[in-house]
Amino acid sequence: MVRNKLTLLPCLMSLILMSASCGGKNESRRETTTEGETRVVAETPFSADSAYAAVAHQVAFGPRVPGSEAHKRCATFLSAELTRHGLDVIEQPMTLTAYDGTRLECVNIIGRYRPEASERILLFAHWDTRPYADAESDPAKWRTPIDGANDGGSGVGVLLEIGRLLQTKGLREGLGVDIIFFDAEDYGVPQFAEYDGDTEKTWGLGAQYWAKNPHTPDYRADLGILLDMVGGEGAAFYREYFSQESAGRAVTEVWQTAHDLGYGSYFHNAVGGGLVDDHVFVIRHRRIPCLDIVDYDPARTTGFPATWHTLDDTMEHISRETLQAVGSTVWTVLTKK
Ligand code: AHN
Ligand code: ZN
Repeated sequence: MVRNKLTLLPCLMSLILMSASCGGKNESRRETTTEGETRVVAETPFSADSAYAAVAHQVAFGPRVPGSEAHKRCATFLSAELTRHGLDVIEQPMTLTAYDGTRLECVNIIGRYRPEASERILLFAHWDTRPYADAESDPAKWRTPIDGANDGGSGVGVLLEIGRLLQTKGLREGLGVDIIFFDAEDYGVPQFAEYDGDTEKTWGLGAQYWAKNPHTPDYRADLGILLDMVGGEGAAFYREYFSQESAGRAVTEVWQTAHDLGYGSYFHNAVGGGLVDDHVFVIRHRRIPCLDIVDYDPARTTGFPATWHTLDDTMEHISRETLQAVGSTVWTVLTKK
């Protein structure tokens, strides 16, 4: 009797932990946070190490500014990775015009999982990086391109890992996915420039092009999920305003899933400010309901993380835990569809 009780106790404990973190559906594990605390999170097949390596690989090319050699080489890498994961890859080359008239040779990179399926989820991120560190206080740094480990690199890193899972784990029959890496998101008018036009239109150039010229005529998806700055240490994800308006129910589903997995400390269940990001153009021109998982806290001075558009947006500030929180959440949402 006594022995029975003793062996039962640890089992009961882990059962309680499991149901607390994820309703008992998944295996759970203890994760030690960078602050040295422990948190119980659900086990999913998403590998933060793989995502992290994919971010590091992009950063190693150097800043991926449209027109640069690093940009070209990174495009080749991204296409090859999606192909390696068994996706059907389409490159959409385009010449875009920046706010200052600069012609940009760009490419959107699309990886299709089950292209024939009519039920589809669109997952997207921008892969270019900002030519300007215009959020630096020192004007001498404003024209230096940034590494974009978080801003650019992180969303792509998470989606490359999701691409690997599509091949190795798959999704239920009849459900297709498109992964799109949009170019020229971050060539928007810098803070130091004088500009008369509509600043909104200077951001998300690759997404704007695609939304008006999709890779298949009349392309549609049931839902779009944008990942933007999803790898920063201490990230905070709020229910972004336009996402809320366009795909409120899906936002609830994603935030609830994150909470159930044990990532409620990243996904705040409160509405955040509206952000002109790639999803706005996909919503507006393709009428696809979209949500943006973006490190954006309306309570901070810029709204964005401290490294945003600075020379500190480097690998040093990339957190595997944050990548895990977002990757596990998005993967779990897909498996529930
Ligand atoms: C604005 O700053 C208006 N939109 C930019 C969204 C963004 C930039 N995401 C990453 N970099
Ligand atoms: Zn940016």
